[in-house]
Amino acid sequence: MTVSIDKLLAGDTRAIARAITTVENGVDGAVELMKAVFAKTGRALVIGITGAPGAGKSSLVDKLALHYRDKGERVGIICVDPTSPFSGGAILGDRIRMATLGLDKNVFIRSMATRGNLGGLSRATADAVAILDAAGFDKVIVETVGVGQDEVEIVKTADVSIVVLVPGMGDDIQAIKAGIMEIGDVFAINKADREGVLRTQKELEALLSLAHRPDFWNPPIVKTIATENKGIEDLSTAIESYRAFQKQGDASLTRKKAIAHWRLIELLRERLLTDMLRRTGSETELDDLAGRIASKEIDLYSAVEELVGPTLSKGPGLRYINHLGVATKGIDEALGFWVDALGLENVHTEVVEDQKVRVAMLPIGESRIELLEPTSDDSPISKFIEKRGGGIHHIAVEVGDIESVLAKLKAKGVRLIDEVPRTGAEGCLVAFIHPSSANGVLLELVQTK
Ligand SMILES: Nc1nc2c(ncn2[C@@H]2O[C@H](COP(=O)(O)OP(=O)(O)OP(=O)(O)O)[C@@H](O)[C@H]2O)c(=O)[nH]1
Ligand SMILES: [Mg+2]
Repeated sequence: MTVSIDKLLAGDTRAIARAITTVENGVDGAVELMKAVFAKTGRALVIGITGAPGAGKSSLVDKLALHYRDKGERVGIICVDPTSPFSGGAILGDRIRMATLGLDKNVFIRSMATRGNLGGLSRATADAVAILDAAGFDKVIVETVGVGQDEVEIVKTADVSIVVLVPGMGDDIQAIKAGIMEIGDVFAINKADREGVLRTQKELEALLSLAHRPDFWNPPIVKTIATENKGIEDLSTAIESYRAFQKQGDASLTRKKAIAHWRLIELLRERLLTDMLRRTGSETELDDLAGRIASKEIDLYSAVEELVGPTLSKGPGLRYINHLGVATKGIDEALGFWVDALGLENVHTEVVEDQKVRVAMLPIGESRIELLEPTSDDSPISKFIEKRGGGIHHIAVEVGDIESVLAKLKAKGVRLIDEVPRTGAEGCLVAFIHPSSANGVLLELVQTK
């Protein structure tokens, strides 16, 4: 499925819907799409609305959307409901809404309810917001049930966050205060036609007076009756007042930076996980492992080690190739190839007196090429070059505990050049294993301190 960027930017409804599906599925093309969209974002006001189930969020969103539309603005609405990905509830509700609001070409409604195995719902939602922003919507409203961490995070990415409460919540306010209280820039007490509005307001005021926001903003409390379209103007004014406040100081930039930081981590998490699974195993394997954990065959931590492999292993044994030693007649001349032509960087040069060599270290990933140059005619490297004219001299393997690895090798009858570790380049502990025990390879063990 290809998305026409031009149509999307022109506000074409089908192009927008396709674009959102693309980022939701995380399919190929999503990355290019989001890169293309980026430059066009930053114009819309993003409003996040959260609150307990049934508080009247959808009703409020609809009324707010109509309010903006009547002022000639275009409004995009995204409903996030990860709690009911398959049940018809939210979707059905949204269908009915779409039948009324959605017919309006200045209002776009979309629900996001799918959560892939690898998470990514909040990333997809943020992408959808960016798409609507780029498509020219003046306001983008994101509605989410304030129950989980994801949902709270989603609302945090809005320019203005509204928390919806209802009268008579009493103890509930206490319960939810830890989660969503601190994210409200504006509070709406909806269903203000019910009893106990004043009491809820007092309780909320008391709680807010205890909270200390870093930006010293005093969140306004607005009373609304969504079903009767009451208090919507006040709500919109409260939103504007927070916007005006944000623009005064550097709060807006601080917030944007915090959001970017969060989104970066979110995307990185998803990307690394996808990459790792692509490299080390399929989702089927993940499923198998889950089964083995459930039947107590394997513990969670060992399962992760099985997947991630030895790069994370912290045991005494072999960890990774620390470097490949390459014998050269002269390092400076050799750099012409390794640095100038190949593009590696020489990060460290040193003379190791003990072994009569000068070395240069050129990192590649977690490993390195170590260029070796003899410092005298009786250097082992001189002899090597005499015999072979240069080439790979040794392979160095990083170990967790060099003493214990040496002890194990000795017990197995391996011929060691160094039975006791000595100090090598960069002050590491090193020991060599004789080529006669290792198929003609000179193997060096390294323990970086
Ligand atoms: N009395 C009264 N009822 C309201 C008001 N606002 C919404 N409702 C009703 O409350 C119920 C829930 O409203 P929704 O707008 O679906 O609430 P929600 O928070 O979006 O619900 P979920 O998305 O399921 O969490 C509906 O029956 C609404 O008609 C209000 O101000 N007063
Ligand atoms: Mg709703």
